[in-house]
Amino acid sequence: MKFGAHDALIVVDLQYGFMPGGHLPVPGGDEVVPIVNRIARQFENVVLTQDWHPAGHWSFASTHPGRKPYDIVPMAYGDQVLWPDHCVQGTHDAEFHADLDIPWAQLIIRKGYHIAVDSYSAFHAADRKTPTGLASYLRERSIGRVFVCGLATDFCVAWTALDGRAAGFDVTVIEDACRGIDVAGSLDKAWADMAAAGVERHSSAALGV
Ligand code: VGL
Ligand code: ZN
Repeated sequence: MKFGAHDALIVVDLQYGFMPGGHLPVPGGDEVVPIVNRIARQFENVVLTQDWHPAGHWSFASTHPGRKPYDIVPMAYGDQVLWPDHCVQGTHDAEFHADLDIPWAQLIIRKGYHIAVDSYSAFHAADRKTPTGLASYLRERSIGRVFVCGLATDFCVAWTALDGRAAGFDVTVIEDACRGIDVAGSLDKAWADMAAAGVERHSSAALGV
């Protein structure tokens, strides 16, 4: 497949926090860095996302006395998985992996900076209302197809893909360039939700990248 001016690659959260040794490690998370570097070379338009929480963020289990990571609690906007403290603004955990090598990336979307609302998706906070501005940015640049890769498949990648579809973009997840967390069946559910929404799922080999 050829990629051009109307295509964008969205690289989700390739930060130390999601790598082995990070505060919210995704198994095999570091394996996708060289794969994403290779794929990105085919895209002139690349957007990076960066999970970017203030200390004391409400998605952190440590903020809720008596709770532990991976508990699920109701919040005003729906059920929230509680996480270990991760990707706190300005910390090493929040930095991009040093081997990520896409200097021509054009935009970095930071998300999760509202203290009381999580934001898995690059398009909207978890309240499904507060936009990041990404949909308008892509539309203004006449981008119609987005390709999503990164971490984690079942949270930030899936929510980004689903919101991208809801915003009217053609969306493909490049599956070998993602890794999942899998909390309480979240990985199977994410793939099922994405399929039902019309998100395409391909390997980089099938896309010829
Ligand atoms: C993510 C959980 C919490 C992700 C971010 O990048 O998938 N998951 N914050
Ligand atoms: Zn987070």
